[in-house]
Amino acid sequence: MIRATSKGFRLHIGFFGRRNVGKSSLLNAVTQQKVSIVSEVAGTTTDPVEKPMELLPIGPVLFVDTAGVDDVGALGAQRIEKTRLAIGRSDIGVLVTEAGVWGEFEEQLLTELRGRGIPVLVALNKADLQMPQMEHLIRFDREQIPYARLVATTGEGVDEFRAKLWEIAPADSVEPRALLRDLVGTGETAVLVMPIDKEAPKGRIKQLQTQAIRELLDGEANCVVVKDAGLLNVLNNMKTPPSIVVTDAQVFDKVARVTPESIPLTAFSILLSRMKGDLEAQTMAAVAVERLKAGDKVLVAESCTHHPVEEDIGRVKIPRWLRQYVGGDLEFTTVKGRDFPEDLSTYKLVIHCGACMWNRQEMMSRIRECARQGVPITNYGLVIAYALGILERALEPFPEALAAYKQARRQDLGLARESEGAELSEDAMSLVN
Ligand SMILES: Nc1nc2c(ncn2[C@@H]2O[C@H](COP(=O)(O)OP(=O)(O)OP(=O)(O)O)[C@@H](O)[C@H]2O)c(=O)[nH]1
Ligand code: SF4
Ligand SMILES: [Mg+2]
Repeated sequence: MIRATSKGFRLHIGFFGRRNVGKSSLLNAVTQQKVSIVSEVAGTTTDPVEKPMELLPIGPVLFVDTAGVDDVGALGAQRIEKTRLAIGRSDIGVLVTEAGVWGEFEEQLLTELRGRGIPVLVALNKADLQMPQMEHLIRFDREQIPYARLVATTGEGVDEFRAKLWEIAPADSVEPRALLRDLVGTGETAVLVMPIDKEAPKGRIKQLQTQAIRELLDGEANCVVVKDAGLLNVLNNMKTPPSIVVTDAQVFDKVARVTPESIPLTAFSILLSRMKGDLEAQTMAAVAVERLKAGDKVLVAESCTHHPVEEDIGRVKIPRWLRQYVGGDLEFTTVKGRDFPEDLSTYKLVIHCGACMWNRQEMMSRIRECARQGVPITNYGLVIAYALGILERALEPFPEALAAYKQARRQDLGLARESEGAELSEDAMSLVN
C-alpha cells in the first residue's frame, strides 16, 4: 500500500499503561478496526503496533499501541524498553488505566510524559466495571490533566476521547512547522537542486523534496527543480531571480559557486533542522567542531537504516574532513534507526542526519537528551556548510540562527583557527570531491 503521508509528517499518538488495561481495545475502538490483538491474557501486545490513519479534524496521525509498562521477566524488560522508545517519539501520550485504579506505574508514566513536554490524555477505561474515583478526578482537574471515561469494548466515550485528543494536540501538529513555505511568497519562485546520485531512491524523488514542492504549490509559489549540473543555465535564463535556492548538502559547494551572492541559498538539511529540530542549538553545535582534539569520540547518528553507499556522507566524507581539520585521528561511532547510546558523556560531538523520516518529537527528544548530558548535537548539512565556510550564507534566511552562529563563533575557543581559513576551505573540499 502506498501511504500518501510519510510517518515523519504524522502526529504520533502513543497508548501507554499497564498490561490488560485495554490499550489495544481502545486503539481498535478509536480506529474502528481490528488493528491490535486483544485478549484477557496480560502481556498480549509485545512489540509496538503502529496504525496510520486520517483522524479528523486533526489530519494524518500514527497510533502506536505498546506493551504494558509492568511487564515482567527478561523479555518483559526488553518490551518495556521498546515502550520507552515509543514514549520518546510521541506527540501525544494516552495514559490508559482502569477506572478507579491509579498507582505507581501510572504516576511514573505521567511524570515521564510530562517531563518530556508531551501532552497527556488519561483514558479511564473499563468504566463499565468500576467508577473513576472522585479523588483522582479532583486531582486531574486541579492539575489540568485532561481525562476521558471510556468503555473500549462498546465504544462508549470514544467520541469524547477523540475530541479531547484534538484539544490537546500541539499547535505545530495541527499547523505543521514550515519546511520552506514561509520563505517564498505568492507568485515567487524557489529553485530546488536535487542531484540524482547513487543515494537517490530509484524511480522517484525523496519524500522531503516532494514535501517542499507541495508546500510551494500550496502557497501559490513556483518551483523549478534542477540537477546541480543544470543550475547555472537555469539561473541565467530566469528573468526574475528566484527567492531562494535550496540544495542537497552533498553539492553545496558547487551550488554556492554558481549561485550569485544576491540570491539566498540554503540546504534541505538546514530546513530540516528548523522543521524537525532546533536550528539555533544545532547551528551552535556545528561550531563545536572547533573544540575537537585528536582522540575525541564523535557519534554519527542516522534515523533510518538506508543502505550506505560508497563515499557515504556520514561514514566517509564527514569523518575524513573532520580528521583532516583536527589534524589527528578521531574515534567515530555510527548508529542507525532507534539505536542511540544512553550514556553520551564520552562523546564530544553528535552529528545527526536530518531525520526526514521522523516526527519532530522524536528528533527533539534526542536534542533534549544531548542537552541534558551536555553534548552538542548538530546535523550533516550544518557541518558540511561550516566545513565549506558557507554556513553564514546558508543561515541568512534565518536571522535568529544566524545571530546564534555569530555568537558561537565569537565565543568559541576555536577562533584561533580562523586564521587558517584558506586551509579550512581546502580540507573541506575533500568533503565533496
Ligand atoms: N469490561 C471491559 N473490558 C474491557 C474493556 N476494555 C478492554 N477490556 C478487556 O480487557 C482485556 C484486555 O484488553 P486489551 O485491549 O488486550 O488490553 P491491553 O492493555 O492491550 O493488554 P496488553 O496488550 O496485555 O498489555 C480484554 O479481555 C478486553 O476485552 C472495557 O472497557 N470494559
Ligand atoms: S538517513 Fe536521515 S536524512 Fe537520510 S533519508 Fe534517513 S532519515 Fe532521512
Ligand atoms: Mg495490548
